[in-house]
Amino acid sequence: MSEEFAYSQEKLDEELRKYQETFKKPNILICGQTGAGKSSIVNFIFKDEVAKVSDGEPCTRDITLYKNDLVNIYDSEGYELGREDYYKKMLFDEFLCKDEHKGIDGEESVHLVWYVVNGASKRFTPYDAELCHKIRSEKYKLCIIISQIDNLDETQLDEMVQSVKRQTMDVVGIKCFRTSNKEEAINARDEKGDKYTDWDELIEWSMDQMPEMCKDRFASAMKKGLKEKESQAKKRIIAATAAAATVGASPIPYSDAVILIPIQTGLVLAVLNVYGLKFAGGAAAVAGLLTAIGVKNAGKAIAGNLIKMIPGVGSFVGGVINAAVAAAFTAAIGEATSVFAYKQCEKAINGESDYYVDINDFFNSDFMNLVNQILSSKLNK
Ligand SMILES: Nc1nc2c(ncn2[C@@H]2O[C@H](COP(=O)(O)OP(=O)(O)O)[C@@H](O)[C@H]2O)c(=O)[nH]1
Ligand SMILES: [Mg+2]
Repeated sequence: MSEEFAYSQEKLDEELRKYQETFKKPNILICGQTGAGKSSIVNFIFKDEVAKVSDGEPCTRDITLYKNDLVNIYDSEGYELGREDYYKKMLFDEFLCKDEHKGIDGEESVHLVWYVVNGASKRFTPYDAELCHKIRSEKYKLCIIISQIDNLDETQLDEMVQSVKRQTMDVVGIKCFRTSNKEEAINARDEKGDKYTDWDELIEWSMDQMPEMCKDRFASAMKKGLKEKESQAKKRIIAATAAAATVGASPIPYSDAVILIPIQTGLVLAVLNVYGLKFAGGAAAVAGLLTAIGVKNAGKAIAGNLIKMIPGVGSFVGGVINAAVAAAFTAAIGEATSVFAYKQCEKAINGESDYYVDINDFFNSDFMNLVNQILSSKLNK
């Protein structure tokens, strides 16, 4: 990096600190009897194997914490018949009623409870309903998941759903979703053409319940949820665009566009992370590449061609970056990153690739072309 294009390390650190605030770890409690399919649900939704899938053997005792670097799962094995009181005491007195699990911003705050009932049991008991009432009355976000619905015929499934609804209709804000990890059940449709399984709905609802500061990491942790990842990326783009506009409020010469690098680096990191993409080199590598390609290429483009394309630009004179250009340039980098990350993530979901990107390849000429294309369309609006 030449002196001329040196970004401020201090500003970059500040951006990364701000970014960390949006990247808190989500904590989910998943309740359900051994064999209900809890681990299978967790492993269906999340990328890295978080919970071990038992093979009919119990592998959890009371509450077990499974964690990776993106999400914490508290796994509670549910009640055994005859030991309902023990379970209730354990779940509430020893866990949910404790201060460290309440609220939203503690390390151990429980952000969401998934209450799993095995569809194969064909029963949602009054005791299940009582526990659900109590979980909600302790102010936790809660949904009921009817799992393994491939074990039910249509009538049985309908009865099960109705039974859950009937017993929980007075519980405010509770939802019920149906799941199965069997391909046939996931792809099956009823005569109206609706799916039987609610995986997408479960993911969407869960994302909505998460506090804002946990949404990025929740999106990142998910195997699926491309839509959720994309919409989180959009939020980061909007925030960075606003920050860049503030920087550009006192116009700067294009050669000083490097002043935007910390913001743009924070943005690129956030977007790659939201899609769950890993890369080597960290912030310094991204900042270095953005400096090289961003300032030199886009800076020139802004100073040269683009200016000519903007008609009647009182706001943009002689290669100066003002608020509008700083914002558009930053948004273009964020949007291009999101487009490329989306494609990579889609390939990874389909097993055609993995979640790793070589950022030297990532910021290639196609990327810069897309940035310039987005940039000129924004500035020519
Ligand atoms: N048919 C069917 N079996 C499932 C489904 N989900 C899990 N299983 C099986 O049920 C058993 C228990 O699943 P697991 O996820 O370990 O349950 P956990 O004890 O609640 O964590 C395992 O043998 C799974 O393969 C499903 O959707 N359909
Ligand atoms: Mg398990």
